Amino acid sequence: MIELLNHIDGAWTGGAAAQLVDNNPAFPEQTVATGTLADHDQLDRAVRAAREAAARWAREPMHARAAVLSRAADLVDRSAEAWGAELTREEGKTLAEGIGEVRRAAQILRYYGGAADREAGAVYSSPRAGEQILVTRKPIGVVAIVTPFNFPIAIPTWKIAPALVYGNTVVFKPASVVPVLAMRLTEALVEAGLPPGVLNLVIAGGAVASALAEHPGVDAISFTGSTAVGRGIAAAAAARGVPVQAEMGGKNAAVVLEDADLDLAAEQVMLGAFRSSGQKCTATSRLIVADAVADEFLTELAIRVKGLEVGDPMQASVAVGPVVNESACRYIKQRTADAVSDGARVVASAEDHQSGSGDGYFVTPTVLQLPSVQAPLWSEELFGPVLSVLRASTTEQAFELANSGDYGLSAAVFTTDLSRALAAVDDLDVGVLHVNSESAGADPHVPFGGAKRSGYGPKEQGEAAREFFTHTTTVYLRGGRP
Ligand code: UN1
Repeated sequence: MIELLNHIDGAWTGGAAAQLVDNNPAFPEQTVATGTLADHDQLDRAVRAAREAAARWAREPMHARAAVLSRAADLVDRSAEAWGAELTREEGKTLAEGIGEVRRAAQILRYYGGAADREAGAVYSSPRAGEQILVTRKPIGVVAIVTPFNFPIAIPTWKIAPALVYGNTVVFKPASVVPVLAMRLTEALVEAGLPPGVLNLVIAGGAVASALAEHPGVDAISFTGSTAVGRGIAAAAAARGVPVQAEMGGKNAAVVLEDADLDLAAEQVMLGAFRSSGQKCTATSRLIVADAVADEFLTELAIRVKGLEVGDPMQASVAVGPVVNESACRYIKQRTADAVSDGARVVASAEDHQSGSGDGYFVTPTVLQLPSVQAPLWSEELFGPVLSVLRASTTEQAFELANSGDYGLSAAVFTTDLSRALAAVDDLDVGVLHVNSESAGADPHVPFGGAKRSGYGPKEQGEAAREFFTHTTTVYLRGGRP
């Protein structure tokens, strides 16, 4: 049994609020970890510690800060198997995905571990003789990082690593359903040599997250999670005049055009829709398929979906584990049943889960043909293994359907026609577009984030992360010579 601890001002400490029991969603009677949530006083202490550590950390050479990340990358990589298994037990994604996610965290740490070797600012010419204009970058200060359950180590890493390397100190509040991997990441960074107060982990409930967004000691907030919570945090940040980035919902479309390689498309749509039980903000939850190939494509897809083994995610043969908790499980099933009674037709589903516990939070992967674009499931994010389908008679109509709704995080388009692929680049209003690959997946060195209501504030990752985690000073630099 794992004991949950916060990390405040360099010390590991129990919480002072309510008891927290971290259960295995595949076997809810199994407890993975227990501890006590942090309270508001502990949050205050964490913010104070981050503030006190800020000036010194900012003055460290960037190469020294980056070296901590590189060392942490090695530690995370070395623990990938063990931590991947813990991730699977607390979150429910398959073991291969759990281990893969831990390795991805190491890769992100390594990328930012190289940040000090990249260009650090800009130089412009001056209209005046004897002068140059420099644009330098400085940390913002104390950054609050609030992360969701679905990537318990990768998302925290892709926020914390740039925050730290660009010289900020951090108060980190992970989703309280997946605290173990948050602890592991913190352990790795501490062991890699992070000074006390630079990274503070506060395992707490939602009220503490709101308090963090409103905290006068916090200089910026980076959030990933639900649209409702993200908008609240963005409003709180705006009210205090501090920068915020909020990565929120998605209702990502895969568009299968009539000239697509149907075999490839069926495989990728299946992976995009059902890996991690559909619990990615980039998961494929809508499918638009060209009329001319719709029957053939859906038959292909149905064969693959039927073959998905649902069950204990620790078993190698299992492709789809449980969803994260009971309320998510109940909600997804209810909304799916509502859609069917409103006229949706089940075109494919996996067998009911074949292995694992009968009490686990399993949702059967399902493909639903919707009666019309007005059906709620066309626009409502379920965050589960349910794919909604509409047909389109032209490419224009397909793109229009893909662009309908408030969200614009990612999309996938399947075509062998270069002109159509280029039209998708122009016409699909999304932050991430995959041509002939699934809608999920993101590399650390390029911008990540959504269009429309999916994201608020600057994008994450790559150069975009520097944009958020630093501010610039424009220096008009003249020597003494007239
Ligand atoms: C991915 O597509 O692999 O919460 C990453 C999420 C996203 C990350 C997706 N912010 O699912």
